[in-house]
Amino acid sequence: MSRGSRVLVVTPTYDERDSLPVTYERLRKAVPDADFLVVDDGSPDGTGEIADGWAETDDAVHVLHRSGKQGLGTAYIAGFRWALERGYDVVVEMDADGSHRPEDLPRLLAALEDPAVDGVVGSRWVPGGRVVNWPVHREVLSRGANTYTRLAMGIGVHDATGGFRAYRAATLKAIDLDTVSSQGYCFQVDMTWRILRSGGRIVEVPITFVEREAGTSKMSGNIVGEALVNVTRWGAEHRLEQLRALVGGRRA
Ligand SMILES: Nc1nc2c(ncn2[C@@H]2O[C@H](COP(=O)(O)OP(=O)(O)O)[C@@H](O)[C@H]2O)c(=O)[nH]1
Ligand SMILES: [Mg+2]
Repeated sequence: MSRGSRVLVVTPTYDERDSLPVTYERLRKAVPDADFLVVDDGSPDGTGEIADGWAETDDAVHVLHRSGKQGLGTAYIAGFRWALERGYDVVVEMDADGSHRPEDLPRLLAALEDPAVDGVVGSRWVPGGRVVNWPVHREVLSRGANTYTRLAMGIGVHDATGGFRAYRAATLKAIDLDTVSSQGYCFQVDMTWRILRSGGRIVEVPITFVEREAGTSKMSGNIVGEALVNVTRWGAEHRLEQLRALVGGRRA
């Protein structure tokens, strides 16, 4: 990311009325030049309308309203399209609940200043990364899922399920966003996989992930199941491709 780059922070929301205002204030302070897009799925608690109120007085704030809860993955895809249509240079993914500290964002953006880097993942599972107040079962699940993902898919990223990220617009343009259908954590793995497969370079920057203090998690068994099935499938497909190349190479 060079000086003068236009940065859009995309935050999907569903029932985050108690968390989003704090995140908004912190973000505007931490990265005053970045714009903020809230992608709200008709939150029954009025989160979308709260963001509309800010947009009236703050030109940096934009709100995309979608009808009903349609999942994190499609919310991000909608946000990415919105950003690309408007010529942003850098697109950030960030949760609304304070788990992704806006104060860590300048370090993610600094890592994108290296022209060889296509995407930056804020990582809990590299040296210097931490989680705060996370229940043990969530930590075990995340560490286990990431170890499994790394081994099954043969990738070097340690926090492929992490959702605090910065991408170059060009990186997103190189991906066929129409074909990304993953919803939960799997969406993050899916994006990682597509970038790496297209020859892109991802770097990890350590972050401190703080468990939400308000509102409730939208994680579900379905989301975990989706990730497990897809990661296993992608990994198996990849291994099969490697095997075919090896066998083909020997025959040639
Ligand atoms: N627009 C939209 N946002 C969602 C949806 N599901 C989760 N989110 C948002 O995605 C972010 C991460 O979700 P969260 O419940 O905190 O997941 P957790 O951190 O894994 O427990 C939060 O900002 C949520 O409000 C959805 O279906 N639609
Ligand atoms: Mg959360």
